Amino acid sequence: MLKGYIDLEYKPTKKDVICKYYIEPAKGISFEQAATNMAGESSIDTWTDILTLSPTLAKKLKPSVFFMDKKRNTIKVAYHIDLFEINSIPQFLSSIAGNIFSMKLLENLRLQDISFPREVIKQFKGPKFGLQGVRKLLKVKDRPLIGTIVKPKVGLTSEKHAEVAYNAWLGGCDIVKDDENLTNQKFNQFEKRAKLTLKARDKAEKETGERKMYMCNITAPTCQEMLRRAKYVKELGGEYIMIDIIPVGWTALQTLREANEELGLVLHAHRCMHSALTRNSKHGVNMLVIAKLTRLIGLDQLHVGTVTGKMHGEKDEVLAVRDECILKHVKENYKLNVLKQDWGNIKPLFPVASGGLQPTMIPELVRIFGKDIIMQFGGGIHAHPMGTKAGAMACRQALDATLKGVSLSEATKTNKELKAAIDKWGSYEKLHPTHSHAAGD
Ligand code: RUB
Ligand code: CA
Repeated sequence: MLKGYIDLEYKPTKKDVICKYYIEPAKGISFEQAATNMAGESSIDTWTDILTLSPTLAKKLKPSVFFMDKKRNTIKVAYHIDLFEINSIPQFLSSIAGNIFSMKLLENLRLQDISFPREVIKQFKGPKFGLQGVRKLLKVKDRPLIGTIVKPKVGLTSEKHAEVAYNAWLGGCDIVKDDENLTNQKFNQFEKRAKLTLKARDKAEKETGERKMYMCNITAPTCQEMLRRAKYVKELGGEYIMIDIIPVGWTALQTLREANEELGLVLHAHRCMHSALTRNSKHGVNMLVIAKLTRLIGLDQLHVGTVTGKMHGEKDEVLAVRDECILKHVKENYKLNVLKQDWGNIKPLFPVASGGLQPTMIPELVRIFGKDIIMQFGGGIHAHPMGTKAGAMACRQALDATLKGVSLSEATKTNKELKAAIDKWGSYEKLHPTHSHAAGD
């Protein structure tokens, strides 16, 4: 018996959380059955008519499937906020992104976006620093930031790690980060790495006269240990930490953000494992949702994709995620599955492009992202034929030329490190003429 969750006349109110889903019924199941059962299972109901439903509460808490587009396998569902513990991301996800992915009567299901009403937005602090706070900390007003990931991702001693970071800062990197799977291994223990690398950072700052940041990875087996590592970085004079947001989980992130009110560290969100959820366009959770929850909870930087690099992510999708990170008012975009969102007083976070980047991509990266982007080069710096310092120099040379409107081929005449990068990787502009419309390249 259909339970009346489909109500195409329903107009959502400011008491509703709105979710947009891609929904594909299993064979022999009608679209209406799929939508009704999914809406019920994600809120107050189960597979059969329970006799214990309390009519008044059920009436208030019942979901409304208020939009259906069968041609595009798309529905929108309004859920009353009383259905949720409105400051708990884990509880939101247990409802609107929980059992429903396992239902046999659905062939596929993807949570495309969530639109939160102001009452929910107000429960969250959002980023403590955010985009402008990071710029202020680094004293870099209006250019993209250049970062590197120490490579090999694991396998260096703490001493070697600090040395590689030092050379990257000397060459011009603003930021050096640990890689996502480097935490506290025997060959490179957390405390020793943090201490030596922050010492190297201080040295590099003195020698370059530029602010330099080190993002130490505090991903840990427990929240207590994660917080202990964060405090340790703080005590050493560090300003930044990074965390692998999907493996640690949402409660860990909310715990970290609460503690950060006092700690006052810049929180960098590495999104490794996200593609287990986000990559399949018909099943799972859209990266847009991951980005939204990360900004809401209040991390300061988040990987959004590169378009030009080694990881998946089409340009319009990557830019939709980037916009979700930085805009105050997000407009609905039906084709890109973006719902309207008013971010209230939640600060923008700093988007990060990382993955398969090398210096000659910088003109294209600036064309795609503009200046409010952190570009992170791992192999693109540490595989430079003249070494790490030259790799970082090549990135700064490419960025300086791009911001002055000078083509890379012109810039190679006076920058041997950039020339060596082009000799090794070829000019991205020349390799991808369709992508580029750079003057003179
Ligand atoms: C990049 C790197 C990053 C991933 C993250 O190294 O280590 O962890 O790219 O990917 P390299 P995403 O520059 O050598 O490729 O940002 O898509 O999550
Ligand atoms: Ca990595």
